[in-house]
Amino acid sequence: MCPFLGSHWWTIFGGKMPLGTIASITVSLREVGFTQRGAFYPSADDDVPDIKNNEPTLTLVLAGNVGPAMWERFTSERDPTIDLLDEWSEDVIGKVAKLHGGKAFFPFHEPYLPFQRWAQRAQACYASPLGMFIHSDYGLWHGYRGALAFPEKLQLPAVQNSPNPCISCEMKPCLGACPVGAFRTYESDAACIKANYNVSACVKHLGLPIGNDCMQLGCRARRACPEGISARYQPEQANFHMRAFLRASRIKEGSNI
Ligand code: B12
Ligand code: SF4
Ligand code: SF4
Repeated sequence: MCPFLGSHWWTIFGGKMPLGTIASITVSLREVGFTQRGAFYPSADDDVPDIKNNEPTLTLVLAGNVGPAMWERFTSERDPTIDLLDEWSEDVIGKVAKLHGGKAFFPFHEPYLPFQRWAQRAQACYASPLGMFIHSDYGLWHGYRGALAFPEKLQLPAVQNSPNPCISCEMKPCLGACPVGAFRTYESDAACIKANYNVSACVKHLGLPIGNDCMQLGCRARRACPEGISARYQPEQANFHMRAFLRASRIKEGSNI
């Protein structure tokens, strides 16, 4: 129910929209800086949690960041030198889910939920050789910040079919761009190439002065990809994500830095 109108309608752009439709959820997400990243009806092997006991999730809508919108909104509401993006995402995406009668799940909560698998069900996006997922418009410059679960089957548009950019990318510059060869070894089959990401080589490099390029501008392997250049993160956002990644990786490795 809409807290402002006291009804199942919600005022937007001077008009009214019914709550709990894919269109109104998309608009609510956009209003708080996020992009609706597709939706699907989960089946048992999607490992989508129930909303609560005896209330299965019948529709899952993904929310993510694309381009600068999320960063602009986050930095206008919070101080990125102190506040955590995860906490802010939980706050605003959680409120959108509640407003529309659903519940939110998050990619950063442990045990990790299979967001990348869900991403493939929800929208045409594909595993790149780097492990990050690629989208034909945004390249590697997008992420997932939450999933909104609903107890009913919302009416959904058909998934748009767009091609996997990695298939026609013959030179695969992403694989050779890392200064410490973190993607040097890989496995391949007819369908795809999957690099064995050497996380410790990467983290070690990022901690040295020579790693400043990746720290300030973002992963050089990611930047080597020619797709989605207009969606690339600006240096301030790239540096924020790199610092968060370095911090998280060090905690996982048991370092006290
Ligand atoms: C743990 C984790 C890491 C770990 C380990 C990553 C790794 N490569 O193994 C560390 C800390 C090292 C890491 C690093 C980064 N991560 Co990370 N990470 C995660 C996290 C939290 C959990 C992953 C997981 O274990 N899922 C559990 C399994 C069961 O889920 P799944 O969807 O079924 O996973 C399957 C697919 O990922 C698939 N898969 C993965 N790679 C490939 C490649 C091919 C070819 C195929 C076929 C399948 C495939 O196999 C998995 C098992 O089935 C996810 C968020 C999430 N919840 O998914 C982010 C996530 C994957 N990370 C993300 C990012 C952006 C990064 C970084 C770039 C961080 C940064 N600086 O911004 C780096 C670089 C990553 C890299 N090159 O791989 C994004 C990726 C966005 C995207 N476009 O796809 C995610 C989705 C988080 C988000 N908020 O969007 N990450
Ligand atoms: S450089 Fe080519 S292979 Fe690598 S992620 Fe980009 S499109 Fe895919
Ligand atoms: S952040 Fe830099 S060191 Fe780490 S994988 Fe990317 S290019 Fe390599």
